[in-house]
Amino acid sequence: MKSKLTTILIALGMSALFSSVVNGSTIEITANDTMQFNSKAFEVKAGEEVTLVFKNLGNLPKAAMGHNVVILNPGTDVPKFGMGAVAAAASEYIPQDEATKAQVVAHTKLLGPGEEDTITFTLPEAGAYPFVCSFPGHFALMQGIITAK
Ligand SMILES: [Cu+2]
Repeated sequence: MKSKLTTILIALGMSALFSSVVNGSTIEITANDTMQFNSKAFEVKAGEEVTLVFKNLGNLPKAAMGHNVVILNPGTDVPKFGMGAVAAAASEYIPQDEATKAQVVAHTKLLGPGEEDTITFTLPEAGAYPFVCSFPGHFALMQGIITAK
Protein backbone atom coordinates (compact mmCIF):
# COMPACT_ATOMS: atom_id res chain seq x y z
CA MET A 1 0.00 0.00 0.00
CA LYS A 2 2.73 2.40 1.06
CA SER A 3 4.91 1.57 -1.93
CA LYS A 4 1.95 1.97 -4.28
CA LEU A 5 1.33 5.47 -2.95
CA THR A 6 5.02 6.29 -3.37
CA THR A 7 4.87 5.07 -6.96
CA ILE A 8 1.85 7.27 -7.66
CA LEU A 9 3.54 10.29 -6.10
CA ILE A 10 6.69 9.72 -8.15
CA ALA A 11 4.57 9.36 -11.30
CA LEU A 12 2.75 12.61 -10.52
CA GLY A 13 6.03 14.37 -9.84
CA MET A 14 7.51 13.13 -13.09
CA SER A 15 4.52 14.17 -15.15
CA ALA A 16 4.69 17.66 -13.61
CA LEU A 17 8.36 17.82 -14.56
CA PHE A 18 7.64 16.50 -18.03
CA SER A 19 4.87 18.99 -18.76
CA SER A 20 7.03 21.94 -17.68
CA VAL A 21 9.61 20.86 -20.23
CA VAL A 22 7.01 20.43 -22.96
CA ASN A 23 5.40 23.82 -22.27
CA GLY A 24 8.58 25.84 -22.64
CA SER A 25 10.36 26.13 -25.97
CA THR A 26 14.04 26.16 -26.74
CA ILE A 27 15.48 27.95 -29.73
CA GLU A 28 19.03 27.73 -30.94
CA ILE A 29 20.77 30.44 -32.93
CA THR A 30 24.31 30.35 -34.29
CA ALA A 31 26.42 33.14 -35.78
CA ASN A 32 29.53 33.02 -37.94
CA ASP A 33 32.39 35.07 -39.39
CA THR A 34 30.33 36.19 -42.39
CA MET A 35 27.92 38.12 -40.14
CA GLN A 36 25.06 35.68 -40.48
CA PHE A 37 22.60 34.12 -38.10
CA ASN A 38 21.76 30.56 -39.16
CA SER A 39 18.05 31.26 -38.88
CA LYS A 40 16.05 34.48 -38.87
CA ALA A 41 12.52 33.37 -38.03
CA PHE A 42 11.27 31.64 -34.90
CA GLU A 43 7.86 31.04 -33.41
CA VAL A 44 7.11 30.73 -29.70
CA LYS A 45 4.06 30.95 -27.46
CA ALA A 46 3.29 34.29 -25.85
CA GLY A 47 3.61 34.27 -22.07
CA GLU A 48 5.71 31.13 -21.98
CA GLU A 49 9.34 30.84 -20.95
CA VAL A 50 11.72 30.51 -23.87
CA THR A 51 15.26 29.20 -23.58
CA LEU A 52 17.68 30.62 -26.15
CA VAL A 53 20.98 28.88 -26.79
CA PHE A 54 23.30 31.13 -28.79
CA LYS A 55 26.63 29.99 -30.24
CA ASN A 56 29.34 31.88 -32.08
CA LEU A 57 30.78 29.36 -34.53
CA GLY A 58 33.34 31.82 -35.97
CA ASN A 59 37.12 32.01 -35.58
CA LEU A 60 37.76 35.76 -35.78
CA PRO A 61 38.61 37.62 -32.55
CA LYS A 62 35.77 39.08 -30.49
CA ALA A 63 37.00 42.67 -31.01
CA ALA A 64 36.63 42.26 -34.79
CA MET A 65 33.67 39.87 -35.08
CA GLY A 66 31.83 39.61 -31.77
CA HIS A 67 28.18 38.60 -31.83
CA ASN A 68 25.20 38.81 -29.53
CA VAL A 69 21.44 38.40 -29.76
CA VAL A 70 19.34 41.34 -28.59
CA ILE A 71 15.57 40.81 -28.56
CA LEU A 72 13.55 43.99 -28.97
CA ASN A 73 9.95 44.93 -28.32
CA PRO A 74 7.52 44.87 -31.26
CA GLY A 75 7.60 48.16 -33.14
CA THR A 76 11.18 49.07 -32.16
CA ASP A 77 12.99 51.14 -34.80
CA VAL A 78 15.66 48.52 -35.56
CA PRO A 79 18.06 50.70 -37.63
CA LYS A 80 17.90 53.43 -34.97
CA PHE A 81 18.61 50.89 -32.24
CA GLY A 82 21.46 49.34 -34.23
CA MET A 83 23.13 52.65 -34.94
CA GLY A 84 22.70 53.88 -31.35
CA ALA A 85 24.24 50.68 -29.98
CA VAL A 86 27.58 51.52 -31.64
CA ALA A 87 28.25 54.07 -28.88
CA ALA A 88 27.72 51.51 -26.11
CA ALA A 89 31.08 49.70 -26.37
CA ALA A 90 31.56 49.84 -22.58
CA SER A 91 28.42 47.73 -22.06
CA GLU A 92 29.06 45.28 -24.93
CA TYR A 93 26.89 47.34 -27.28
CA ILE A 94 23.77 47.26 -25.10
CA PRO A 95 22.76 50.93 -24.63
CA GLN A 96 22.24 51.77 -20.96
CA ASP A 97 20.01 54.85 -21.22
CA GLU A 98 16.53 54.20 -19.86
CA ALA A 99 14.62 54.88 -23.09
CA THR A 100 16.69 52.42 -25.13
CA LYS A 101 16.88 49.85 -22.34
CA ALA A 102 13.08 49.82 -22.29
CA GLN A 103 13.14 48.54 -25.88
CA VAL A 104 15.22 45.49 -24.95
CA VAL A 105 13.35 42.37 -23.87
CA ALA A 106 16.46 40.25 -23.32
CA HIS A 107 19.98 39.84 -24.61
CA THR A 108 22.86 37.40 -24.57
CA LYS A 109 26.45 38.22 -23.74
CA LEU A 110 28.70 39.41 -26.55
CA LEU A 111 30.44 36.22 -27.69
CA GLY A 112 33.91 35.68 -29.06
CA PRO A 113 34.88 32.72 -31.25
CA GLY A 114 33.67 29.33 -30.02
CA GLU A 115 31.72 30.81 -27.11
CA GLU A 116 28.10 30.19 -26.22
CA ASP A 117 25.50 31.67 -23.91
CA THR A 118 22.08 30.48 -22.77
CA ILE A 119 19.37 32.85 -21.59
CA THR A 120 15.70 32.51 -20.71
CA PHE A 121 13.02 35.10 -21.33
CA THR A 122 9.29 35.44 -21.83
CA LEU A 123 7.57 37.36 -24.61
CA PRO A 124 4.56 38.71 -22.72
CA GLU A 125 2.17 39.35 -25.60
CA ALA A 126 1.56 38.08 -29.11
CA GLY A 127 3.54 40.03 -31.67
CA ALA A 128 6.63 40.21 -33.87
CA TYR A 129 9.74 40.73 -31.74
CA PRO A 130 12.79 41.75 -33.81
CA PHE A 131 16.20 40.43 -32.81
CA VAL A 132 19.58 41.79 -33.88
CA CYS A 133 23.28 41.49 -33.26
CA SER A 134 24.22 44.91 -31.87
CA PHE A 135 27.96 44.70 -32.63
CA PRO A 136 28.80 47.77 -34.77
CA GLY A 137 27.68 47.36 -38.37
CA HIS A 138 26.13 43.91 -37.90
CA PHE A 139 22.42 44.64 -37.49
CA ALA A 140 21.83 45.21 -41.21
CA LEU A 141 22.63 41.57 -41.95
CA MET A 142 22.15 40.05 -38.53
CA GLN A 143 18.48 40.52 -37.76
CA GLY A 144 15.39 38.39 -37.61
CA ILE A 145 11.98 38.03 -36.01
CA ILE A 146 10.66 35.93 -33.16
CA THR A 147 6.91 35.67 -33.52
CA ALA A 148 4.96 35.11 -30.31
CA LYS A 149 1.49 33.63 -30.82
CU1 LIG B 1 27.39 40.15 -34.94
